[in-house]
Amino acid sequence: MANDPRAAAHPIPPFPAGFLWGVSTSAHQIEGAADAREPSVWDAFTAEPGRVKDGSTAAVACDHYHRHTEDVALLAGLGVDAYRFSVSWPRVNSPGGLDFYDRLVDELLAAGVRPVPTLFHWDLPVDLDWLERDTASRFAEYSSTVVGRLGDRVQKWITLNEPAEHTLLGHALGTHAPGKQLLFDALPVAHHQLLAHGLAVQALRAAGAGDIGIANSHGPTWPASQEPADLEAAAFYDVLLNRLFAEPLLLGEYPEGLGDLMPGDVAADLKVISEPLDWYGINYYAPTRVGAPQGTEIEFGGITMPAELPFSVQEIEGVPVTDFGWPVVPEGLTELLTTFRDRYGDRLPPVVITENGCSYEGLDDQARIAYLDGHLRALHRALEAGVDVRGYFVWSLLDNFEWAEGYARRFGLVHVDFATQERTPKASYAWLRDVLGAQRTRTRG
Ligand code: IFM
Repeated sequence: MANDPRAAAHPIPPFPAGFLWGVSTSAHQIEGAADAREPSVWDAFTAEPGRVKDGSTAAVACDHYHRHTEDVALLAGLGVDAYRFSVSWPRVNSPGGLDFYDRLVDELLAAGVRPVPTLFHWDLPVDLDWLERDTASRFAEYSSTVVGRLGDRVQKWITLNEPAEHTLLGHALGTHAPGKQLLFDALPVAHHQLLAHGLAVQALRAAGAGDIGIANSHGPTWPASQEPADLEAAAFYDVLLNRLFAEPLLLGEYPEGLGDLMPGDVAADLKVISEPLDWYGINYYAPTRVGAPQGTEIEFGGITMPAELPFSVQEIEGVPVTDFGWPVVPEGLTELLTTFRDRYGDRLPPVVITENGCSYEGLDDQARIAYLDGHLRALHRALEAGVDVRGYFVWSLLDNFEWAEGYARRFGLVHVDFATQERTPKASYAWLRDVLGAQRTRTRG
């Protein structure tokens, strides 16, 4: 912990033996090699002028497809137990596409790193559409194909990444692919992804997989004031971000009133959606402060929110922000986890933090160290409060293609020079390596 005197003075408390430490990435954001796969909705979206802020595409990204050996060495050097990556459905649809993941899994295992694949991280094949129910069945077939090839070596599986963001940003607001602006008509997209998740759980179990979770994004929703209109707007936002995606999975029901808005035989689908999970993945970045609608369009965190939304997202004052402008609120992680434990009790399986991280410039990224340090302590407080948390993954191993922000946001522990593809570990990489080393020493002793 030589890089952070404060952390050296107060080491992060020991996490339980067997706690899973990892880092995360996703296929579209790092792989490149777009010519060795079919196109996804993100290829079509980035080809439209003005969709990505710096006009870039992920055609090359971090060129991980060709540089995976170097990247696995970085993982081994970091000393993580596990690596969360995603499998590109459009690549699996291409001849030989699964060979890449086959090699990657072998390399990870040889390096002592457990592979944790996510089956869908937003790069839908371009000819598919989550508004169509059939996409859920297609996803289950694809999941069978992947587990059929990798299931002899992969134990831990993630079905979907952040269906909330894919619904909201991709289909309600249109700031992500496929760029639809359907507002509340996007709800079937949520339902079909949840159904796809449940069908994929069945497919994975049928193939003998036994350690299955999802990566849902959640965060506390803080009302802008105690005025009834603000409380009501914040409660509604909490439904959209948290309850809509947690309750069908954990309780087998939609929050009140939403089930009626979903397509198909919702009661039958909910039985599939609520297939028991071995663990529940949470991606946490920050709380959201929400108030009554202001009747105007709002720009927030790089997203334009139309005036007709029944809430307004507002700045959280008095806290630091990342270079992306996102508030830094570690205690929000403790609050989120204790809230989930209180809400769902023993219906909540053990939790894994499947993403947590921040965008900052620079190689000597002391601000990222402070962010991670604060969040690990906050996570430990949740453990002390009795929440069953089993793992923590940093977003992200590498600087990468940050969706509509292009390459302007740097979430990596490792800097990537996108002109030369040179990788340079940042100060936070060394810091995390030392933290993990200290954790192992202490849990062993
Ligand atoms: O880069 C994304 C990732 O793809 C999903 N979760 C949030 C990250 C940071 O925005």
